[in-house]
Amino acid sequence: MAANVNLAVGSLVWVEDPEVAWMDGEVVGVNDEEIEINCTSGKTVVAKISSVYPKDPEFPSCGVDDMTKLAYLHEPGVLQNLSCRYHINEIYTYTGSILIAVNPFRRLPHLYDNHMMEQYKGVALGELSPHPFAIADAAYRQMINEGISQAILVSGESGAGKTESTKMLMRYLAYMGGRAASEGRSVEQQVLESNPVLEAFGNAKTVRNNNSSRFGKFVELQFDQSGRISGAAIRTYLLERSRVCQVSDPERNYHCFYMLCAAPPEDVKRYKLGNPRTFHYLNQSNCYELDGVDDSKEYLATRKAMNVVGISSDEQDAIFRVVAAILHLGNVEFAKGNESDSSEPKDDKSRFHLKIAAELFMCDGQSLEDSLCKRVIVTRDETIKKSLDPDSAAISRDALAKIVYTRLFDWLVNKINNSIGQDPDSKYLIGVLDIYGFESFKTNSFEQFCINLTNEKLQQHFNQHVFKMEQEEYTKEEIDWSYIEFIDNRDILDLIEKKPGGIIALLDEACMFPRSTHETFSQKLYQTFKDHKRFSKPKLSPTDFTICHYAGDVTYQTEFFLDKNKDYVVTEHQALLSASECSFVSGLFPLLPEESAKSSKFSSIGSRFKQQLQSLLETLSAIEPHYIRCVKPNNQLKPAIFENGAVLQQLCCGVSILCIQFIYVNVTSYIFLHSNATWLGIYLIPGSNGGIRISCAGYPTRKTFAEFASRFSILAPEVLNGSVDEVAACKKLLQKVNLKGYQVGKTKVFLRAGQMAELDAYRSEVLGRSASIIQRKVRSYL
Ligand code: AD9
Ligand code: MG
Repeated sequence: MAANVNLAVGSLVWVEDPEVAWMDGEVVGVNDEEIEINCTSGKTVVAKISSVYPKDPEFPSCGVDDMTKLAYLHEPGVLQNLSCRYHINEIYTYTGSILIAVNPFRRLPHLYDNHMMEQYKGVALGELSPHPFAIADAAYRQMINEGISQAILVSGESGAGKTESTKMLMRYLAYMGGRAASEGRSVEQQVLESNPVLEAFGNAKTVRNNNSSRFGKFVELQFDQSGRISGAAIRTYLLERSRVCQVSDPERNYHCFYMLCAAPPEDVKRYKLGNPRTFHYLNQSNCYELDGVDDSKEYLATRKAMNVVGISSDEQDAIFRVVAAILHLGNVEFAKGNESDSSEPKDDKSRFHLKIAAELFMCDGQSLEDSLCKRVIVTRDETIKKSLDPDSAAISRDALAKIVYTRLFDWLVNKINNSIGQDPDSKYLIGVLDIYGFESFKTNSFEQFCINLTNEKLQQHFNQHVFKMEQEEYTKEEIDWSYIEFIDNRDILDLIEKKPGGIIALLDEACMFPRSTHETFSQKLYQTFKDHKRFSKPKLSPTDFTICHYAGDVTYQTEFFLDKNKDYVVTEHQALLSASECSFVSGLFPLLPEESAKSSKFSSIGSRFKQQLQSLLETLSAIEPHYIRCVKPNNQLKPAIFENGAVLQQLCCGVSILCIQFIYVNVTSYIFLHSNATWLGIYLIPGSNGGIRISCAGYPTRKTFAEFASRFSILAPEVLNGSVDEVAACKKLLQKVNLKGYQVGKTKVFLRAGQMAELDAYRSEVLGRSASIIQRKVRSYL
């Protein structure tokens, strides 16, 4: 784009810089291929024309509250705007109707108090400063006025602020749709208090976020005819279960474990707990405490929230008993037993913890030991007990801990849903989605595969929605939209989820076939998809595979795919816990009828997740979406630091919703995004440094006739002389400057990429000329 731009001496520009991404400066010399620039940092650089972008000479010092108001929509323009707003604590910015939220990493209580909620009530989007309350209010009003259900989709990378934004949205909706406080434990109170409960059991400190949600969540608030909240449902997705047994420094296990260790002394005694450093499931990492968080207070707050959401004190006791039992279970180590390949608790300490775990689970101690150290094998003729070696016993122990914790979490979600209650007569709903963003790490396993599938699905939903919106805008403006191509990511989705034949289906097949390994699974993938455009095999690895996702290539390591896809309860564990004397524990493991117990030996996590997503997408397809895109300004999780590189990466390579902004903005068609995208609009192209960058095509700039005339009348003052017809004036003006390929809509001029810069270059030339005429006149006068 920049190459087409007519940059004259005196133009203000952005030039690429390896350190700060973009530097601004003034052009001091131009030749065919290169431009010399005096940067405001003091540096003088000579750059290729293709790496220079025009800078808006009229950019307001505190930025614009809506990206659509930017004269140039390009990387440096977007960054400059977000950054200068961030530094004055304006953390929210619109791009059309989408809200971009940059995490302040500091409390800004005045932004979210009741007074603020009062202000946003009933006010049209865009009239007040950008805010999640404004998005929630728009959704609420649209629901009431048009009788359509709404969704607010919050996206962004880990630690960007999705969960915090979601909580604000829920607070605002509870405020709008709440009942008088006198009505007791209201639905909205219960909905709000479900957050601390789910966070205690489903959030943990990770490298990226001290309070990272390890599950996805869709909260559906149901409303009655008069706009009051009448029920709610919480759907959760794919809790990370490996964390229960495996934590790496400097992360933590789920918050509830540390809270319970910090509980009042009587509770600690009751559950035979102590210092978290003494538990294997916690001491694999050196991190026990969180800055600014007092686990003992959090314990009490969680208990209080549990009361509000209707968890009885007996149930609470059982829940924490199970949490404590898991910690004790983790301390049971195994050594070789008397028989070959057998195992037994390693020492007195292990025997002690095993005994306590059995007491807390309220099951028989010997049965617990057997369920960890032995397997029952049923053949046609007999039933044999086979011993496990110490390593296998430890794996069995961890499997037990994981399945118990997963069932406990599901129980909590169910309980909250039952006690809040669904409203079968609800007229409409507002759903709020807080779900993991696109992930691409050094090693990517089954979890990333599922997470990225989620993002592909949301991307597809987004594509369809935006396509519709764009068509509507074009029809309204009566401009030609025949060139819009609808490119979607159907091919990636087919690759992953087609049945039969997609990756998930092949994985399920592999899981059901006893002799499969990750090697045979990978071979099957290579054979099946050898000609698939979205699939490839990395040269150097015999078992990895790469998917070309809409947001970039991700290489997955298949080592644990089979294991992680199996939602398998070891028969002995099932039998042990369903026989517990504690009805809560046995309720987590209901006895299955004999036949179904056999047939349900394998259930696929991938397939179930796929179905859950399908059902989420069905819900979303029938309702009106709103988008909030959260951005993390730095990786140190510190306030007041805005790192261009980190932000750029999120704008360019994240979830769908990433670029959506630009759409509404001004771009003709949308975005996306693979290197070979042939269509118009803003899309992402591979950058010279191997990253991805935003590029514009189509008609990235839309200016109303009045704005256009006022900015460029200087280029042809005669066309405006005496004319009151702005449209005719703009048309004449455009003819006079000899631009090609723009379009004139009903209310706006639509310019192609680079044309705004071209006009500005003329403008600064004309301004420069008149300035030098004035100077000459002044000089001659003197
Ligand atoms: V993850 O994918 O669950 O790991 P989130 O949910 O995107 O992630 P979260 O909302 O948990 O991130 O925000 C991370 C931290 O940033 C919070 O714990 C706060 O300390 C901080 N944060 C985020 N948004 C705000 C805000 N609007 N005001 C103040 C904030 N602090
Ligand atoms: Mg979160």
